[in-house]
Amino acid sequence: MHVVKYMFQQHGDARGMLVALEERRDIPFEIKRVYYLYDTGQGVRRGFHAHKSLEQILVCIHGSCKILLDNGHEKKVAALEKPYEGLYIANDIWREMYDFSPDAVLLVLASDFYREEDYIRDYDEFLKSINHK
Ligand code: T46
Repeated sequence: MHVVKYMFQQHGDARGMLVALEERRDIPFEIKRVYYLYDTGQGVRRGFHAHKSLEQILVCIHGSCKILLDNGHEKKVAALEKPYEGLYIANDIWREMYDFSPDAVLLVLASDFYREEDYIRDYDEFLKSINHK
């Protein structure tokens, strides 16, 4: 499995840094939703699901965290610790987020609105769904 990380362009000057994200330019899909996770408790692991069709880009805009990616055959861990790097997660990938630093803010850009029907929250069901494809 290939871990796809985007390095966004940083616009820096003496005043500080700025990153701009535009759909279909910096982000490979139309952005329908933005959400963010913060104040994640120490030792907490979350996610534990795959999406049937949703694509997302995760950016840890403050602090750091780790993401386990599992395509049913192979697992990879991606560390997010820079506000200018984005992790692309396609559909049909099981994900778990963990090792959040106390100050972590994980921003997510998503290709669709929130739809519970798009989630696969059972790991065996996830394996069955990818093996049927
Ligand atoms: C994902 C990872 C990276 C909403 O009402 N709207 C939303 O857009 C989202 C994302 C969540 N919610 C509600 C549903 C739950 O009651 O917020 C609560 C927490 O959501 P969830 O348990 O799904 O959070 P995570 O951290 O397990 O997963 C989230 C996303 O749901 C998921 O798509 O890929 O972050």
